[in-house]
Amino acid sequence: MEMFCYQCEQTAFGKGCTKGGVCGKTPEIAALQDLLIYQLKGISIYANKLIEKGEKIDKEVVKFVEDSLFMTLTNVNFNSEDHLKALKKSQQIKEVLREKVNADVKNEEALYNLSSTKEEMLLDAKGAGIMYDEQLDGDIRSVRETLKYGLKGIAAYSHQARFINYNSDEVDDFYFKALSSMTDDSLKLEELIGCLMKAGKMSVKVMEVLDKANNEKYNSPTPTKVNVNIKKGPFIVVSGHDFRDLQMLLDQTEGKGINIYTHGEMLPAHGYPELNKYSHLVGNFGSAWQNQQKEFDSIPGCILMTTNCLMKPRDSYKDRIFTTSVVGFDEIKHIDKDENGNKDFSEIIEKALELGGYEEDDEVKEILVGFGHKATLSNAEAIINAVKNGQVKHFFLIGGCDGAKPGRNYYTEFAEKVPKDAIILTLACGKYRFNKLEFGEVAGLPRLLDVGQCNDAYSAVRIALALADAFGCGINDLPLSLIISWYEQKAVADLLALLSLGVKGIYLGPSLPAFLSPNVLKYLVDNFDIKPISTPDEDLKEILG
Ligand code: SF4
Ligand code: SF3
Repeated sequence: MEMFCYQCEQTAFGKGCTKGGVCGKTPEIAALQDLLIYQLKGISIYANKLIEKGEKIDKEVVKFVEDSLFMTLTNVNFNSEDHLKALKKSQQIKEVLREKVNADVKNEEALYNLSSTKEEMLLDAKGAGIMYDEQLDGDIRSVRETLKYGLKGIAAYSHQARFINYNSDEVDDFYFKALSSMTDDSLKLEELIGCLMKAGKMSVKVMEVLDKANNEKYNSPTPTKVNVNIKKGPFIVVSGHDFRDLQMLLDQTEGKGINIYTHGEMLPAHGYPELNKYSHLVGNFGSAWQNQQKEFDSIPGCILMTTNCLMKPRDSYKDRIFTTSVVGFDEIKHIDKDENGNKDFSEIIEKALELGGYEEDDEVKEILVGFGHKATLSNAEAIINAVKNGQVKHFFLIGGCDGAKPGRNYYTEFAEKVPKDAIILTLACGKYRFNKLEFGEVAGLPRLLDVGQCNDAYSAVRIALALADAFGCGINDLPLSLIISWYEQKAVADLLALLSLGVKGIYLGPSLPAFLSPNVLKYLVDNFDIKPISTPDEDLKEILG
């Protein structure tokens, strides 16, 4: 069975995965995801009609759409049962909304009724895929797909905020508007691009809500040293982005002699006082997500995957890796929440104790995290003075998603070559390319400031806006360059957010998205001066002159 997916940076031959996903997604899962997205569009056509009439959409429907979008994001869910369950639910929701709308709706996404068997669904999915409509204008397809991927990223962030009881009603409504606009053949390219910019605004909004949620719930991050080497004793490694999962696990492991390590995008948790207060949160384990199969191999402890990025677990740790939330993989144990969102982690705790953990401590090696907007801007005066007296000449934001391609060494090399009188801000998992290197200090400030997770792009924007304000200039006039790496769809949401704020001249790599048609790419280059990365030397020369 064939498939087509080009939503992430590692897509086959830079064009599209057709035989199977480079990520491990099978054609069957790809087909079920296509059909699920098709159903979400159908649901949204009805929901949008209700919104236009001034009606509110039940938050359970919003949550379903959000979870389903998130489920189809790269490296999140590879479990067919989970997809079938979601598909069945989608039909129930669609039927309820259809009855409520009670009007003549002609879109096939709305009219379609889910088949009853998996085999039939897989056949139906052929009419739901990205390339199904061969006659569709390539630029329209490109913008629709970019919008879809931005929306998946927004859903991931909103899901994270909603789990700690924060949300934006505007973002919630936007799911339906955006998904139904993808089915509207009357929309011209300019109107769809307008929708894309609106998605950027919604991305800023959702990151703002998540920032507020994390800052209020766990207190604002402060600079904190984190040990990146292992300690003696039983342990659980927590990966992903959801702090609430981490905190629940910290509570349930308290006094049990289990060490908890963060992994991947969970690293910034150490900066939050309400998480760092647990003495058994001992450090950060391993490196970026794409090294997990090697780093988790025969590990004498457990792993909890809260969000992306999950890779196919090897047999050597299949029995000790657990998923939760929307993450899933066939035959991997899943920990569900109860109606209040609480989770019982006793199984993973018992397994970690049984495995026994490491026998000895490694030598301590520390890195510094916790430079969210509050912590960084508490040094605003020192930073501004250092710029004014010439000690700091430039700022680089080197961040984004990591991945397996060798071309991503660019980001390590770039960080190493940044002149000593420049400050590097970083965020998301791309930082593992250089966050264990020594960057020293400039004007009494660390040269490498870890702003946090990918959603903390909002923090970076706050920092940039505050500096622009202090210097009485616009964000594009600052001595600031953005060197962004992308991999999955949260990076698309982040990029749209930056564009909607008018940020220009972003260096983007390691390659450009396959879903951007030449004309759409030209639009982005003409309007936002997006530049594909070349070599660190050439790009640094261009930036610094
Ligand atoms: Fe291929 Fe990426 Fe899609 Fe996986 S998510 S199938 S690697 S394009
Ligand atoms: Fe990383 Fe997957 Fe994108 Fe949150 S964890 S940034 S790649």
